[in-house]
Amino acid sequence: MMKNHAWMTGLIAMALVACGSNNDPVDGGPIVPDSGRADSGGGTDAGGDTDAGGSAFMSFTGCENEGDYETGDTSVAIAGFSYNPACLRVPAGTAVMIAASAVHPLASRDGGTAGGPIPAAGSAATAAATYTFAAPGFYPYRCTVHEGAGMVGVIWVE
Ligand SMILES: [Cu+2]
Repeated sequence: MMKNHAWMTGLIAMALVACGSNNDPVDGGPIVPDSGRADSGGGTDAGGDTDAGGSAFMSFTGCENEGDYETGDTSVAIAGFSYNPACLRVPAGTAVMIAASAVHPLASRDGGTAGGPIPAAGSAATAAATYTFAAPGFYPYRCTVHEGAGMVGVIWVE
């Protein structure tokens, strides 16, 4: 009985991994969060991924590496069920417009730098708005409806 149960669990885990790989970024296309990675991280909401100095990249959205971050943009659009760009790097003091709607409510996500301008889940934005990022750090955000499908992003403020 026990053995059989463990085997079933393994099978389910493998199916989930296979499903997530369908969202791998396409060469030349926008960087989109990999839902497989987002869901399999396990420590995503623990808050331990970013140190107080903000020197660590976020590890749960496909924004793990410096090269994943787009620069020169000041707006984040919604493309399907993804943010574009999902990983955006801006200087401190930059005002960034982030798209949102009733279908895609925007809220901050745990694990980033405290005190950012993106509203908490209790007051999620349902329209596009401009947020000024005064302090350096990593500010992860999510669509409260489609977060599980990988609809997440990060603003890296230097
Ligand atoms: Cu959404």
